[in-house]
Amino acid sequence: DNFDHRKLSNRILFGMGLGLVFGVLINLTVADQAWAQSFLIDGLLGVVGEIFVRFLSMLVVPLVFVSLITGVSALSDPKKLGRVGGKAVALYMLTTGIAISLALAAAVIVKPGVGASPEQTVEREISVQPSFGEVLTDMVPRNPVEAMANGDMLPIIVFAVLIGLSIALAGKPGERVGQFFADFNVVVMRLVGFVMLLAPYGVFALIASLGATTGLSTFFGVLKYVLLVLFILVLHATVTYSLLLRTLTGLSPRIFFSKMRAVLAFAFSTASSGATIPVTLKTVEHRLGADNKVASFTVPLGATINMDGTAIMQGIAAGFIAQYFAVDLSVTQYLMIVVMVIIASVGAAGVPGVGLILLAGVLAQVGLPAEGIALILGVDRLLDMTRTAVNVTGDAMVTVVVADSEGELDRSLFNEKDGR
Ligand code: DAS
Repeated sequence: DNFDHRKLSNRILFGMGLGLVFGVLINLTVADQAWAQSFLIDGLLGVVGEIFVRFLSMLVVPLVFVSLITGVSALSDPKKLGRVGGKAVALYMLTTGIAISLALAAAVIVKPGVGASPEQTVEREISVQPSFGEVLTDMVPRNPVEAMANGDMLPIIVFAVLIGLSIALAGKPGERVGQFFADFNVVVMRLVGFVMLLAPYGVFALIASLGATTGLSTFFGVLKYVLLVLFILVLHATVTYSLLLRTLTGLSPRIFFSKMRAVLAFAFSTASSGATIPVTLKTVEHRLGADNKVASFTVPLGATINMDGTAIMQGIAAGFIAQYFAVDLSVTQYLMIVVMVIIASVGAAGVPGVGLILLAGVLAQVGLPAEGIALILGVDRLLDMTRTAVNVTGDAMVTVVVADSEGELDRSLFNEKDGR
C-alpha cells in the first residue's frame, strides 16, 4: 500500500469537517451574492468536487472488470463462484428485507406525514423504472464495450465472470491471460491509492458546497421525515449489520466500522455507491482481509443490487406521502411496497439521486401520487449521501461474512490495528 490508511482516514474526516464549516460560513454570509455562486460555489468548490468524483468514477469500470476477472479466474472451482454468488444475493436480499420492514414499521408508528407542511413543491419528470423482466434481460450485454461505455454494472459483471470462468478452464493460454489480469489488477489498485490521496481536498469541496447550498428552511416542514430516515439509517447500519457480523463471523463490529471510516466518507461525500466501489474494494481487501476472489464479485454486485439505505428512504417516504395525502394503505399495499422496493434496488445503479427516481415506480405500484416526491425533493441530497453510506456498509459487511464463510477472510488482518 502506498499510504497509511489511518492517517488518510483522519485527513478525510478533517477535510469533511473543514468543508462543513467553510460551507456554512458561505451560506450565512455570501451565498446569496452572484459572485459567490459563480466563482465560489459553482467555480472553485463545484469544479474541485466534480473532478474528484470523476477521478473515482474513471476507475470503476476498469477496476471492476479487471478485479472480477482476476478473482473469478483464481477461483479453484466454478462451484465456489456459485456458492459465493448465492450467499451474497441471499444476504443482500435479507438485509434489504430487514431495512424496508424497519422503515415501514417506523413510518406507521411515527406517522411523519401527518401534519407535515413542506415548502412548496416543484414539478419533476418521473422516469419509470425497468420491469423485473428487463432487469434480467439487461444483465446479458448485447455489446460488452457498450455496457462498459455506459457503466452498466450488471452486464459488466456477467461478462467479466464469464471471461474469468473461461480463463480458469482454458489451460495454458488461460494461465497467461489470467496472469496478465492479475498484474493489471495490482496496477489499477495502485491507481486507486493515488486517487484516494486526493480525497481530503475532494470531500472538502463536496461538503462545502453542500453546506453552502442547503437552505435550512426546506427542512422545517418535513423535519420529522428527515429525522426518521436518518434515525432508521443509523439504526440499521449499527444494529442490523453489527448483529449479523457478530453472529455470523464472531468478528468485532467496532473494528469493522473503524476501518470503514474512509469508505463511509467517500460514499457520503459522493452520494454514489458506484463511484465508491474502488475504495470499498481496496478497504475490504487490504484492511478487512477479504480475498479478491470473493470481494471482486460481491462488492460490485452489492453496489448495484444491494441498497438498504435506499430501501429505508423509500419505505419511509411512501408512508410519509400516503399520510400527507391521507391515503390509508392496506396490508397488501404495504407488501407491494416491500416487493417493489427490493426489485427497484436490484435494478438501480449506484448513482446520486437514483433512489428518489425509483421511488416514483414504487408509489405508482401502490397508487400513490408521484407528485408526492416533490414534497421531499429539497431535503433529498443530505438523505442521499447518508443512505449511500449505509448502502456501501451493507456491501462491505456481506462481503466480509461471505468471505469468512468460504475461508477467504484473513482474520488476523481484519483484527490488525489500523495503520497498514
Ligand atoms: N445514491 C445512491 C447510491 O449510490 C443511493 C440512492 O440514490 O438512494 O447508492
